Amino acid sequence: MKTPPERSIDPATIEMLSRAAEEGLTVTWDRYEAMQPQCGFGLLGICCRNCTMGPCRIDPFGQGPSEGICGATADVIAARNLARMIACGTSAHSDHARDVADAMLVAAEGGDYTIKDERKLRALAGEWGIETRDRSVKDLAWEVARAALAQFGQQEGELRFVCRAPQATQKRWRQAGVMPRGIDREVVGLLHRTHVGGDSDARSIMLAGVRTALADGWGGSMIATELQDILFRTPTWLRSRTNLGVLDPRNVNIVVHGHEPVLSEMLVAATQDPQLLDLARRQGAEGISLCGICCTANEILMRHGIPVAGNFLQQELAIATGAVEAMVVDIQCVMPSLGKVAACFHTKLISTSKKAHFPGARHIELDEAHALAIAKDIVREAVENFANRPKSGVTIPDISSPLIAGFSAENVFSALGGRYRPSYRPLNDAIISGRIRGLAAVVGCNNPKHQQDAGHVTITKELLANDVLVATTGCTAIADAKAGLLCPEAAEKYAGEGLREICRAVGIPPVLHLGACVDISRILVILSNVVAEGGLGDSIADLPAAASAPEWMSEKAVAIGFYAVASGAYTVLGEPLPVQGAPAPLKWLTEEVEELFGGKFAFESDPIKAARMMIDHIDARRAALHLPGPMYPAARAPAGREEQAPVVG
Ligand code: BF8
Ligand code: SF4
Repeated sequence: MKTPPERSIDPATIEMLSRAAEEGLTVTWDRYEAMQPQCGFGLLGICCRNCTMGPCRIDPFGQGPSEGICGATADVIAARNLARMIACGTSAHSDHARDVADAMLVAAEGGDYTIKDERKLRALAGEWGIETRDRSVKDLAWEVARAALAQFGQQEGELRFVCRAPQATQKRWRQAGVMPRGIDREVVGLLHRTHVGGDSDARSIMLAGVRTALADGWGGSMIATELQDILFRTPTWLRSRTNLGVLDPRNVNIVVHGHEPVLSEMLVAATQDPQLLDLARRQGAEGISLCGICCTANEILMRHGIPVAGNFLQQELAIATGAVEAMVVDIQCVMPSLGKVAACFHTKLISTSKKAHFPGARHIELDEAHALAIAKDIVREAVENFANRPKSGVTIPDISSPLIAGFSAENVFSALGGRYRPSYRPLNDAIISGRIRGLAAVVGCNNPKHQQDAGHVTITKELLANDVLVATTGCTAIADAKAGLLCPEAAEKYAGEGLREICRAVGIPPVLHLGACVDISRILVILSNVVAEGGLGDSIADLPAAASAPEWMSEKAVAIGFYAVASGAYTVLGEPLPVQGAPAPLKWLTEEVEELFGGKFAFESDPIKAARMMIDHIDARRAALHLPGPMYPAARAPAGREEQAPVVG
């Protein structure tokens, strides 16, 4: 069994893992170890159960069957499996977007929600060719929400947001026949292909996967981001804190977890309700603290500065502090184990999504039309539970880190360009001169196969030391924040000379937190804006930029990886896609796809090597653009690298 420091680099997690072990509490890492050895066929992607003639598996050593009962080869099986992952990942992001559009309709009809960012609403309406003159906010919100919903069932044409991509990138998509038509249409078409006796050409299946993934990045995810900004307001820079130490022993603690912020936005309001605060005081608490786990946390951090308790692998540990009155979950990345963990403490697990029920949870379903009343009911449950918190046995690690969050495609240019120069020019000039060597997106999950956070933090530090400006979202953003990388001071400690000069001049952290995983769409927009600003090629593939997901685990991450590569990004994954037993998909994803889209995948579990591969790619793109080398080529060794030797299982 791995020790807590082998399981995580995060001191709060290490402390709580020791406590969980003392109390005999089973958490994710224990179940991961109990699962060993994991199925080799599954790891290689060459088992199939798409029909009941099977299940079938292909012998990777050529000693056993080389085809399934229907004749499907390893290549076809692995490609179909991957396609199904993309279909599910795209569905998750896009169904989230649909719920936001529904909430916007409720806002338009006068429910609890109001439009917080009218400027963005009018801008989007204008972009979509919707008449904005003499229209009330509600009227316009209704039409924009209807137009967004129409993107799901659209049968022909192209999704509206693909116009945001550089012309050259769009041209590649049209030439390859992968321009997404409608979001639901692409998902259904992709699933159809994977039925027994469906598409039996691995490359054709993966191209359909690309089309569906583009319907996520430039469709569902982008709709979620844009409508959430309109409904809940576009983020602005703010300060907050992260890690389990944000739980307050004196207060009623409510932890939100999941992805869809439609209810958590109302919980922010409900926790400030004077009557509920008064009730909390009567229960013996000093107040009510709200914090979050995973991407719901990122959403309310970005817009309200609500602190983040932790990332994916900390969800059980937050409850194990004994200080949580209620964990309120919606959907995605919510472990079915939470009910069991909560049962060991006084914590109430409350599920709220129409689409997700959990064992051991009390279900209080979100109804958008009565969202504030429901949020107040939930907060009341939590407050009344404070009396059940045991007088002893509460262990909150006294560990939290400050952070700056709230970057968006709208404000990133003024952060880098200064208040009076609202353009991407200063950013482009900094890249062209070599002061900033390139751009990187480091995103994704935790995965107990990897020492928690080590991949995220190590890659990020190596990139910073080499003057690469890093954008982050999701659980990586939380990992980086815990490690102190989301503060301007991190530039002094970790950034190379050139990046440090930029961060110092404009007062930004060297790692920009752009939000939840759906907000990777912000990175697509930023990269498109950088291309449009000029001087760095004519497509995203030309940019000195690279992407990485060091500890990814979810199907959403597969969809993201596919749309990143198809948008032109060189994408290094810390965990390989499950195609290692299938030569044709493997070659297509890591080599041939580049010819079509300019991006490709690489798999590398060593974060230092992964960062070096990204930097080499950035340098190659600089050379292709005839740009000078980095202004300060001697990269410094990232501070603390030696203490951070990652353990990859
Ligand atoms: O959507 S990074 S573990 S929380 S899947 Fe899940 Fe992965 Fe975290 Fe956000 Ni994204
Ligand atoms: Fe086996 Fe083919 Fe059925 Fe898959 S679809 S389970 S490979 S027979």
